[in-house]
Amino acid sequence: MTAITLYDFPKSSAAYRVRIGLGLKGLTWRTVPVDLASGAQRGADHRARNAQGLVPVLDIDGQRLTQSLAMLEYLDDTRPDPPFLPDAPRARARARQIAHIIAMDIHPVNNSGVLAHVEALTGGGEAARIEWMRHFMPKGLAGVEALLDPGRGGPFCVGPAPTLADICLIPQVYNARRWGIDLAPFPHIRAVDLACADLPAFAAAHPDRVAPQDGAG
Ligand SMILES: N[C@@H](CCC(=O)N[C@@H](CS)C(=O)NCC(=O)O)C(=O)O
Repeated sequence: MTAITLYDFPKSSAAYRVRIGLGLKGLTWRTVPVDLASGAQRGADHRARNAQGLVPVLDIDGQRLTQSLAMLEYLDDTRPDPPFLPDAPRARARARQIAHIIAMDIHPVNNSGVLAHVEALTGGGEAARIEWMRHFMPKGLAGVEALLDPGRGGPFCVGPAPTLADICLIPQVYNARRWGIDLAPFPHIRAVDLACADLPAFAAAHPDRVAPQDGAG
């Protein structure tokens, strides 16, 4: 198999998901930084990789992938151990529900490009960004909290092993902290966050471990 390359920005929560996923599968990869803080994602080099001008981008097995959930599903399809989804259909559905709240409901409205546009439209500066984030993020996190059944049989989102749900949740929790979201109303999310922090793949993927950089994610 050829080398794996991740076009990455440490604080990008979508890229953070993929770093966790690669680590959980025990893979090694080369990182090519794309500096979102200076707008490198909009440059010709990166647009040639991803016409959307977004990170992450993953080169793997002789192909180029965009979209973090597609990357995670590809990893799971091609390298099934350990699995990113549990066997039982109900638990699989629950893991997907949580992942989708984050990746499809919370993240798209909290993306750095969206924030920049909110700021430009409102002229509200950093205060408008903060207000926007604090409006949308807790609503989504409340949806996740409600799905973290205390009887789920383990410290992770759907039981004894991390799944796609945890892979999506932990970067979102990181992002929530960055924006000063009060996590006190979400005790189950905080417990999952603690459990994941003990796992090497999650710890190694943390933005502070990857490289310090400015910019939204
Ligand atoms: N749905 C995409 C979202 C990718 C995305 O929005 N990436 C953000 C960082 S988390 C980005 O590159 N933002 C730069 C910009 O909007 O200019 C995925 O899951 O990969």
